[in-house]
Amino acid sequence: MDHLTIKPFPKDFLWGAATAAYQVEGAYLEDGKGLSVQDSKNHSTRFHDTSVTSDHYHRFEEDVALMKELGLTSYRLSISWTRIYPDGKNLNPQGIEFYRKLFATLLRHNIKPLVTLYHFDHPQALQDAYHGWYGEQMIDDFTTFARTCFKEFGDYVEYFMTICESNNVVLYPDLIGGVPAGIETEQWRFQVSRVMALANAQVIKCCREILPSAKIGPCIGYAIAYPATCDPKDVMAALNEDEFRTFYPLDLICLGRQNPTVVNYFAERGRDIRLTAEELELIKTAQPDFIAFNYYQSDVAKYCPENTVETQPEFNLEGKKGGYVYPQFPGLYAGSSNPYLERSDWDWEIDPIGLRLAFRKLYDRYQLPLMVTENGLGAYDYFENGQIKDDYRINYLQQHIMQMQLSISDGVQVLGYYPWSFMDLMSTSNGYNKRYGFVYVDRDDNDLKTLNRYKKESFYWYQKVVKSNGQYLQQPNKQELA
Ligand code: BGP
Repeated sequence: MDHLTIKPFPKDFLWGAATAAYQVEGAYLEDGKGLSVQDSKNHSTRFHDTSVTSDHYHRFEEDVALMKELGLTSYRLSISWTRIYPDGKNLNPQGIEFYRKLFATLLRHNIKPLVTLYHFDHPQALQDAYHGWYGEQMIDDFTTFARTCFKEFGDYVEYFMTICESNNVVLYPDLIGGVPAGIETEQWRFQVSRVMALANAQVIKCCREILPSAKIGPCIGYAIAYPATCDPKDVMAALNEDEFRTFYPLDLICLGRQNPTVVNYFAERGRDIRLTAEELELIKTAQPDFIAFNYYQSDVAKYCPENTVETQPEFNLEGKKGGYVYPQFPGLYAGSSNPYLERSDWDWEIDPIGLRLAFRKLYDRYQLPLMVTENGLGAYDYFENGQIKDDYRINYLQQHIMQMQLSISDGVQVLGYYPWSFMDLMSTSNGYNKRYGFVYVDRDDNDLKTLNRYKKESFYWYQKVVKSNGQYLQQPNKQELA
């Protein structure tokens, strides 16, 4: 739909940027912090580890000063569970102290924190004790952690997010500790999905009790699915992907209902995934204030007959186009590439219009305010003569912000926008080769170098966008976009 007039961004629009604790803080065993599943995992990969990352733990004052200079009105960060509860059970006051200092510094600069309670980094001790999110005990342990955060940080924080990308972590189990030996992947997926939905509800209830005026919501990763062709079988495959990957978990959390197609699919295969009436009731009484979603790319789905061999998706670890392994889910859908779109060196397909489609689909289905809590381009950046010319990133962000403005013009209520990432940080799948930040961090995977911060071209560009409340987009600087 074309618009005759484009609506401006709301006056109180949250112009942000995002990070996550284990990707940016470092200091992984300092001041009483315990090991998280991320700390354990990364020591055995070839890319990186969590010990130093971008050293934000020691340099947060300098980093917040840069946020202020960038003009951010909000900053999305996550709280490291193992700073607060190193072993998942015993409180560590030094962890509380760190976040209090960080929040106070942000507020001094008029930057509102948006806090993710869980971003992939639960205590290794809870993984060892009961397989982390596979165990029911996680609901209580996560609620205890969240209650402490509400009590200790409620004076500083107005916006909370419960669990980051509960829908994606079940697709990529290694992101959160993996599937325990002897358990089937699909069984693990639905148990984790269920436990996360119940934990989400429990935590929202707890937030309502302790901080009645705070706003809280879930966060999902949404890659909308296009049919590979207009063959109705492909159209059905795309609907399958949307329903199984995104709408099933979100319907559960936001509407307290289970998608019947998904329930039946598993029932036919001998798995009963129905929640009890009490569980659904709990969820219905703990509804979110908004939905946060992370959007990087769209997907393509094609028909995948039942007799196809199942394959799981695999990240492109090499940073050369063509390395991503598309999944095949027999009877549901198979992934495919999109010939109409450019892609990053890690095969993430660049699709600004897909963001508008995502806004429309989510807003129509749930009628809750939305915010984009991650969006950005992972790329090789080159630090030359003290400068980082990342016009490709400016181009990516500009196109997406313009589509967001069209969504606002469509009538969607959009609360805020948080590009990933404020500064360079350890990529979840690709270390420091793949960078997203407005601020360059002088290090690579094998050498910590100076860890000094440098502003990229995109920093100065976003600064103008924020300062003009998005109006600068309507008069783009051609040179920057060349
Ligand atoms: C999201 C995660 C982020 C971030 C991002 C980019 O799914 O929430 O933590 O890592 O993806 O992914 P990557 O770092 O693998 O490029």
